[in-house]
Amino acid sequence: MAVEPSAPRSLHDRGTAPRHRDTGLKQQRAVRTRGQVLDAAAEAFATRGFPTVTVQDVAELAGVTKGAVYFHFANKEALAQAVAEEFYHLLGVIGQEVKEADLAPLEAVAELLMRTAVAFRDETMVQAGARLQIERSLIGAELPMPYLGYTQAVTGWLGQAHAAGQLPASVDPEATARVLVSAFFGAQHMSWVLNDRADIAERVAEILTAVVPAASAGKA
Ligand code: LUB
Repeated sequence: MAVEPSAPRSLHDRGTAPRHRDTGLKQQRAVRTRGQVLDAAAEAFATRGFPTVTVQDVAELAGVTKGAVYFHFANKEALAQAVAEEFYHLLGVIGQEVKEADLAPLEAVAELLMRTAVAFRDETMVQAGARLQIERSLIGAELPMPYLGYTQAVTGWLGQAHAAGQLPASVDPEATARVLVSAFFGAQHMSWVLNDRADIAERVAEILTAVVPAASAGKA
């Protein structure tokens, strides 16, 4: 009964090694089930939105019982929170990869936004997280604060470029970062509504060309 361990933070955090083989297999199964439920919740929230999805819908999509969903998540709000946290975890991985690529600062900004565009196009977890953020006032639970992480990361790189003379002196790095994040947000939403996200990479490339022409936007 009470053998299933507490669920790990995310799909990528699989917890500590088990002491007994039996416990290990149960833990592996629990982690797998939690991942299936989280993926199903992402699918449901991305396609139907928070208000109309039920825990029963998520259980059916995951191919598990409602009880199995409730073992890992207290309610629909907890599912939404976990999906939103996984969304920011995935965005954080993109940011970390761009940082580690050691690009010139304007190239890093372009790479960050282009990679993020591709994730919005291809990853259901990302699409779900973005939709939940739009619906945040309808969700009776705290979601992570949106937009600020990207604004801060982009401000950092634009500040470096500005200090190195790679941007006109009149450019305000923080204001330009807000413009880029706002434009990205608008473009991903428009691309979703108008084209089911098929053109999101092109739309984000044209934002980069317009706002930071000194970056090699969309060349990647
Ligand atoms: C990103 C969204 C959508 C910004 O919170 C966030 O950072 C974001 C939330 O809906 O886009 C990506 C520049």
